[in-house]
Amino acid sequence: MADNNFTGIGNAISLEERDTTVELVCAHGRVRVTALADGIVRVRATQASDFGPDFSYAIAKTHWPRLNAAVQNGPKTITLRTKKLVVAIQKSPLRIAFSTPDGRKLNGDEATRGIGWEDAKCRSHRTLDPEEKFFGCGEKTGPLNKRGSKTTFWNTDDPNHTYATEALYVSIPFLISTRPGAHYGIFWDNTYRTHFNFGQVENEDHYILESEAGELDYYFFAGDSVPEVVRAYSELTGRMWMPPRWALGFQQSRWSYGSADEILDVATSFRKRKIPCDVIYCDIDYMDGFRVFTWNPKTFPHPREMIQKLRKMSFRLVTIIDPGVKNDDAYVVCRDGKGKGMFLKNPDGSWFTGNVWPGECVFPDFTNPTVRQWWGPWHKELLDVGVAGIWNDMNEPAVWNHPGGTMPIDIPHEYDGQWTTHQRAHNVYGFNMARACHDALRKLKPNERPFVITRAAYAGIQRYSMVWTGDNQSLWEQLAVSIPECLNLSLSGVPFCGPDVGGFSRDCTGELLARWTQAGAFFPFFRNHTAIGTRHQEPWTFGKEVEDICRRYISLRYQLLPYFYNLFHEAAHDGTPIMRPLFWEFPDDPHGYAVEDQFLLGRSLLVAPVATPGARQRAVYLPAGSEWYDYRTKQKHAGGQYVTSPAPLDVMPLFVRAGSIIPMTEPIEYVDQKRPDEIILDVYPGKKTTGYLYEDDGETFAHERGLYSLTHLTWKNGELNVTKKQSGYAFAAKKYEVRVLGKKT
Ligand code: MIG
Repeated sequence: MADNNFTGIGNAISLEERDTTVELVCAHGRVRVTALADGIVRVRATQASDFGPDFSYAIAKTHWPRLNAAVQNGPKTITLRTKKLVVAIQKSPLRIAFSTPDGRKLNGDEATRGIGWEDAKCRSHRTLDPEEKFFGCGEKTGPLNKRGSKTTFWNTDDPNHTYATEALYVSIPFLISTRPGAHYGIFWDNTYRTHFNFGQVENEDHYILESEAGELDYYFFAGDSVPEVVRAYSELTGRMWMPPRWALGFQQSRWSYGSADEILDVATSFRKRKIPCDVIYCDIDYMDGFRVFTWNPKTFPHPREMIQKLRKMSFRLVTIIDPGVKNDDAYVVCRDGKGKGMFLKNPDGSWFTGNVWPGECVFPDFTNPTVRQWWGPWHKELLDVGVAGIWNDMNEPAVWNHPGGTMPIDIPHEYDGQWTTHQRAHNVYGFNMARACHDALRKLKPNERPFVITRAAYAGIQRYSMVWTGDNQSLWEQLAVSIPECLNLSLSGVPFCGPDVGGFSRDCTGELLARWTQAGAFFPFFRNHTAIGTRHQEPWTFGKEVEDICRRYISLRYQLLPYFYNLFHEAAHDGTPIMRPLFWEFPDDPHGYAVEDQFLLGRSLLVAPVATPGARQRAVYLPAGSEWYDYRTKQKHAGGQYVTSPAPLDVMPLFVRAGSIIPMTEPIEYVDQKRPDEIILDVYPGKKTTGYLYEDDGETFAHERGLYSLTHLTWKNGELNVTKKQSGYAFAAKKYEVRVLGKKT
């Protein structure tokens, strides 16, 4: 990121004020600053004579209620004021600074360079406070706090990624900054290859956001806390739907179960061994020569019968779909798509082809709405035989025989009517594939909540799909890395996420599987998956001790389903993450900002996975601001200290925040085994002891018409107080079994 040829935007020459917008023509470009809401300001800048069409795949909310904002045009500075933000626009040279109405500086253009261009690149140099910490950035391995590091947004299939990898499958150029008294977020809405440099060594005094091309377009979020910033970001880019309740259960996968018989065997083993499980996956080998939307006639001759048998055992089946369509004119999807012009072409007008699993493939242009609509109905046959959800893989897109492992950047894309090249469309290719899939499921099964899982994504993906973190490895360090990775993804608008439990490539061991299953039970998405050619890693494959441990923790996950479901509801409601870094709940405890080997599940559970071989105890940091109960012994500890927690192989340290009511259910083996008309309430007394319960039918959209129940719970003077906030769900729990836990120390 050398900036020898950097052209700053220069001085303001003319200015126009419209409502809540200030537009300036500068020496080297045009800038538009718009207040969308009290805490959200958008900045656009271009070196062209005017802005391009206002279009973004990421943005869900484009109409904002009228806002009272005041613009003041002083001799040196223009000020745009809302209830939460003061934007000071210095005219010469142009610099934009954001502060709070009471005068606290949040962030702004760095004095010497500000915003501007180097050839086609757009760049923002921003002030960096010594105390500032950075989070977010979507799916990123590496430290929880991104300060001092740099990262790249360019969807990449990197099966050997490590803690140090900069570009992964998902691009969410959204950062969260926090320091005492100052919290903000920036969503840098640019789909070209983008780099964030958070004061990495050569730029210690400022930080830099840079994209290879495109307009400079960012949203600045100000809030009184990190949660407020995250909720504002998720208001702009949208929230996830409530998933079907079964998607919260344990899921089993392997690349690839090779036949219907093998799938049924695996399912039978789960039931026989009484290990709870809800979902089983068909990876690529169910297809006929890897042709999407087909079944292998030899190994999966009767998919409908297979799925019926699975349903009898209360299993659901999810099948994988890749974007590459085998280039084979005898194959109907290829022939039909070519006839209708649905696939990407080279600049010379010939079909673009690239190699993936089926051999030579053509690729749908998912940025074209007509193509998305054409793609959708191909899912019908899968749904008709009973497939319950769709797994979108390889959609970065991964293309093996081209440099960089993806398609060349000059391939033209329709981009919803604004023809462009792959250079701009790359990071939204997978997003639009998942979107096409989601829209198809909604259309084909209008009364069922869709379940879509995707590997590649861009900001806003939560409106269409959950995200799993791709090809990790069966290594201890990858179990460790999945914590900060999923925490930052959760903070970036995608609360429903998780890694391959047990690890994808390489061979798992019994100890690693035990530890990973213990941890995975507390991630929003809980799926054991591994690669072809690796050792089997179903929960029973490492002998009785590991099997028992897996069963216990998977069962605990199911017992916690009412608590989990609450959290999914919160996430769908306002973007609140399901798994949370310590500082989300305890912002005043400075120590919590660095902790990345623990996390909070909701407000009440503190999860401390063991990610070290041979460890039989571990240090657990208990955040200051609460007391904590050891989940196992019910012993109470003060917060603001490390405790050494015993962790024999069959125990993962878990703590409960004092003052919690955790809704739970009896042990069950699949999610809808029994409608929980009786709910167990585990009460962990504290100064103020509260909880709540969200209930709905778990499968349709009836909750959106008010058919849900929301019950607030308080424990006071040895009594439970129940307040019904909403009682629309006919089968809501009728009986509460209260268990008061927690011994005095
Ligand atoms: O080139 O479908 O991340 O989960 O098992 C590998 C086979 C393609 C990558 C996915 C992985 C899946 C595998 N796929």
